[in-house]
Parts: sequence; structure tokens; C-alpha cells
Amino acid sequence: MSDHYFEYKGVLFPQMSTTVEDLMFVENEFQVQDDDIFNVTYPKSGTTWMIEILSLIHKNGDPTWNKTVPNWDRAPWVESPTSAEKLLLSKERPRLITSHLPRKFLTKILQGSKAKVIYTIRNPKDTAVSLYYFSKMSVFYKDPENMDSFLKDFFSENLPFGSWFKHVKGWMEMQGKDNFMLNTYEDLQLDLRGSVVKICKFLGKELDDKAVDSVVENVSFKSMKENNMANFTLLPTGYMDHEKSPFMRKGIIGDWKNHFTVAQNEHFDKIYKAEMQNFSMTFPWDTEIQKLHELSLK
Ligand code: PPS
Repeated sequence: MSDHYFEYKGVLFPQMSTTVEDLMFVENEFQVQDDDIFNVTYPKSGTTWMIEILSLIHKNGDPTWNKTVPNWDRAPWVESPTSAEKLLLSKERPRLITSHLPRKFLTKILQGSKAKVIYTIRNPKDTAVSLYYFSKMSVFYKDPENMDSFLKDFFSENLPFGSWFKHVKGWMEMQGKDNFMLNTYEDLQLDLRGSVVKICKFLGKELDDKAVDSVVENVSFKSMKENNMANFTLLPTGYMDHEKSPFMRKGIIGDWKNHFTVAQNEHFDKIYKAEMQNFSMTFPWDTEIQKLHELSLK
């Protein structure tokens, strides 16, 4: 294990972004309110995109909050130091709460709660590529030597927040509950307006067309890249060095095709297939995997 990370209950966490005490507090003592909204993701799956969407929906399309308050104060990562405190002091209702935690760490505090959970997932190949670049630019992750060694860590749970597969399977156990919504990064890309409308419906928020237009306009990749309350450029370079790779990097579907070798892609497909074989859901990227699989059988 790298000295960048520590292990808690079988999962690695970045030394720089949380502590065992914070995790124990969140796990056992954090008081969830029934009107809380949780934005949950495996890292690099669309977390900050969802923060901007939820903030704008919360303010009925008015972008002032998004443009004046950093995302980590609007929707704090509950596992980060001082976040729980910030949330307890917050006067905003509902509270917007972000988390990368695997479900087992939030099961106890969510038990019996009506708090809403939006779980966003992204093609794990694109998630891995995005995480590879994030690992190069941020102090929270160990700088990977190359894509091969990074993917080895990705598959062997040697990265913060553990296995992508366990994360997804764990949170998907909530599928079917009234207070759970699954969202994909790909859906946001392919139909942003439709996704915003669905999220409003899930939250019980009625926004008129003009307000929805404003949400869509202010959460575009370009708008977020230019908004220093959303793009992390407010953080000192020691935390994130945007010269190495910007946080708002490419924002596309399928960038893995520009990075994986044929062998890496085949290895990825093999592991994905084995891990997800008993999982009944299909995701937007599964059809592509299927096609590749079919090609390999010819
Ligand atoms: S983090 O660090 O876990 O909170 O990162 P996260 O926000 O989950 O993921 C960052 C990636 O999401 C992309 N992103 C977007 N793509 C398209 N449109 C919008 N508006 C948008 N906002 C964030 C961001 O560019 C990162 O993906 P990559 O592939 O690295 O560009």
C-alpha cells in the first residue's frame, strides 16, 4: 500500500482527504435528515457535474449560488474533514451531500431514512482514464507510473474507495427503493435536458422551462470549465496542479479508446464480464462491450 493511502475496513482512503475519525463519525453518528439529498459516486463518474445540477435545481435555475460558492461548500463530501460540521451548521434545506463512500459505510445512517440518494455511474473504462489523469494532477492520489500499473491497481482494489465493481453492486442494492435514483454519466451526455427533468421529478421539484434551460446552460462542460467555483482552480497548486491535467479535462464518452492498448482493453472486458456476469442490469456501455465480445468470437 502506498503511503498516500490508509486502509479502513478493507478499503483504501486518501491520507490527504479523510481520517479514520471522520469515517467513523460518518458511519455511526452523522444525523441524516429525511429531506437530505445524497449525490453518490465512485470517483470520476460525474460527481461535480451532479453537484452543479443539484445546486441549480435547488435554486430554481438561478446560477448565483453556483457562481459564488465553491462546490465543496454547496454539497460537501461528507467523508472529508470538517464537512460533517459544515453540513450540521448549514442553513440550506434540503442539504446537498456528496460522497464517494461504498454503501457499507453509509448503510447504518441511511437506515429507515427517507433521504434521497442519486447514484451516478460512468463507463468504468472512462472512469479509469479520468482517474489516471486525476492521479497525476492531485495530491490525493499516488501518481501512477503508467496505464498498465494504474489498471493493475484499479482491478486489485489498490485505489481509494475500493473496487468500482463492489461500489456499483453495493449501491445498486438500493435499486427499486422510492428514495433511490440511478443516473449515468452517459445519459447526462446524451440527453442532459431530459436527465435534468427526470432528476427534478425524483426530487419533487417543479421547475418551469426557463429554469430548466438555465440549469442546462450552466452545467455545460464549457460553463463549468470557466466557473472557478466548479473547476477546482481555487485550490492551491499543491492540491491540484491543472498544468499537469485540468480537472475539467475532456468531458467526453469513450476517451478510453484513445488510451487503452488492445491488450489492456481485452483484459478490461474479461474482468468486467467476470465481475458483472451475475448482475442483471445492463448499462449504456454494455452494448459496446457486447459488440466487442461478439467480434472476438468471430
Ligand atoms: S471527482 O474528483 O470524483 O469529484 O470527479 P468527477 O466530478 O466525478 O469526475 C470528473 C470527470 O467528469 C467530467 N465532467 C464533465 N463532463 C461533461 N460535462 C460536464 N459538465 C462535466 N463536469 C465534469 C470531467 O471532465 C472529468 O472527466 P474527464 O474524462 O477526466 O474529462
